[in-house]
Amino acid sequence: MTGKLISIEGIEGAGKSTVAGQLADRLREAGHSVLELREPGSTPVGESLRTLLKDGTIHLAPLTEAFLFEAARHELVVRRIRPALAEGQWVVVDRFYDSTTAYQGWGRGLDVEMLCRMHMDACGETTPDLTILLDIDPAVGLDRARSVTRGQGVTARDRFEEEGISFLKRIREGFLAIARAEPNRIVVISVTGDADEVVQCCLRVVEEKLGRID
Ligand code: Z5A
Repeated sequence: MTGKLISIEGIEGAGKSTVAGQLADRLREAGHSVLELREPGSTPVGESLRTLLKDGTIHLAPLTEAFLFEAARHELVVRRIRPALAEGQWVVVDRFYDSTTAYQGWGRGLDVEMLCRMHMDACGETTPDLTILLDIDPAVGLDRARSVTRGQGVTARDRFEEEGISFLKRIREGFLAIARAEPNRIVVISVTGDADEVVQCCLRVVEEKLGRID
């Protein structure tokens, strides 16, 4: 008995958390046991690293940043993802290793092949059965992400939200290049409609790629 691993990717504000939550609900309604996870996070080590990684007041060299994301990912794979898949659960993860390729590779300029070797060390054969890339105009995504942060009254500096539009444009290009290189695993959904429409579209993709869910 093995479950399925679905990762949701995209730049900030693309709607990943919204889609991940609603997709998990629909899979549960169809009778599946579903585990929802986020990266970095969802383990004690991962959540501690998340706080460190998002703190814009701490300087991190790009390679340090990449190692910390991979460390959080290895914990997640070993402690949460593999056991869940072995029990036949479906796992929906909000970001996975494509985020490191896009952000630390295309965004920060680290060598993409080196990063791919790091993903192999962190994840081994645990790779997504399906990756949904939510593609959005960076200006729209940034605006949405910043309005959420403002609404929560967050004043702390966020390392990634502070980077601005040209950084996000490079990352979007990176995600699209990764998707072109792995068309069997990665499906790009252009985020133009409201959240319900995007979720419906994701469900159709899940059924096309992984079979009927009920
Ligand atoms: N990072 C990295 O550099 N390397 C890595 O390997 C990994 C991560 C794993 C994690 O921050 C940061 O770490 C991230 C990349 C970096 N950088 N940033 N920033 P995070 O987890 O806190 O942030 P995020 O992943 O980017 O999440 P986000 O900003 O919350 O975006 P989202 O999950 O894609 O969006 P959302 O929360 O679902 O929606 C945002 C708002 O838009 C919200 O008000 C929704 O109600 C609304 N929304 C959602 N969908 C729609 C549609 N379709 N229409 C209209 N409005 C919508």
